[in-house]
Amino acid sequence: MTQEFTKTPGWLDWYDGPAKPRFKLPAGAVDAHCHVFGPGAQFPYAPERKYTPCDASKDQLFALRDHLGFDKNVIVQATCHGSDNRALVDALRHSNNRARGVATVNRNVTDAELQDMHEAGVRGTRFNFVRRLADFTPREVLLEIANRIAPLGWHVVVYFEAQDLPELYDFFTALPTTVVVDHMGRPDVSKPVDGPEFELFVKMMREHANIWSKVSCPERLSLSGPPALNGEQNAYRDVVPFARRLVETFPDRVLWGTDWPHPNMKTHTPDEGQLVDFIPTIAPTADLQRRLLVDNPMRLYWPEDVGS
Ligand code: 0GY
Repeated sequence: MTQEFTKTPGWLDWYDGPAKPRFKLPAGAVDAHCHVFGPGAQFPYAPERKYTPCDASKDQLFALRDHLGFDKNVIVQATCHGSDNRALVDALRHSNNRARGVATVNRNVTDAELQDMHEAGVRGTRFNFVRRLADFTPREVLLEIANRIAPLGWHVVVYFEAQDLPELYDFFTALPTTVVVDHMGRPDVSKPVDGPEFELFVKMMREHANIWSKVSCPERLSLSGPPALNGEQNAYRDVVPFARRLVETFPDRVLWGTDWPHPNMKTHTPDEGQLVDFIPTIAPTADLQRRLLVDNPMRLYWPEDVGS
């Protein structure tokens, strides 16, 4: 039975809430990129943050999960919380084993803290190279962190923009863990899908079997926009060739997420129901959809629950 969604008072006050998606997610689907923010009074934002988000609590996230038809979440630490992972860990501990996390740690993190996060459900650490979001951290420090978390079986999530990939390529391909790229490395979708910029990204995945990609955030990458803005039936149509190419070329190394609550979205507030309805345009068969939404995230985040 589908649980009715009720908007928590104060949640995204400017926004009526997501539509019910028409696309029925496969059983066990995982929203593999979303956030919790604060609430700030309980879990303060980092002093070094570049933006202050709306509060977005674990209860609101879990209500959204149920409304859309997902079974589980992967909650990703965002820069506004810096390396203070308390809000994330609190959400994981209250998720009833239905959420895993990706934390941000610095080189001072202790083994006991890593172990504690692991027990809560953290399975990765995130390196953010987007200049408007994060200050520069030397590569040797990041490599040191990657070597610390590798024995726990964690992976590294990287966020960067396409124009920076040539400079980051050698660093990414030398990392000792699985590497998951956020939002396809933010391609410029006004450029050809088979042009040199995206070809470099595809080459990186083709030649390095430990590199995965989230085919998420059409709303951030699109120039054509959602139907409400472009007057078309197809949401975010200019992103489709990029995401679909990755889904069809690397069906076992792609993940998808809503990115709720969409920090720093300036053009429009996306409707998560519409985002879910975008999935069949990039993963057109039931087999691709199951791999993208169930098999791949389960293998990475709940391997103990995957049958042999
Ligand atoms: C996202 C994207 C953004 C923000 C962050 O860590 C962050 O603050 O990743 C962005 O502004 O593009 O995935 O949440």
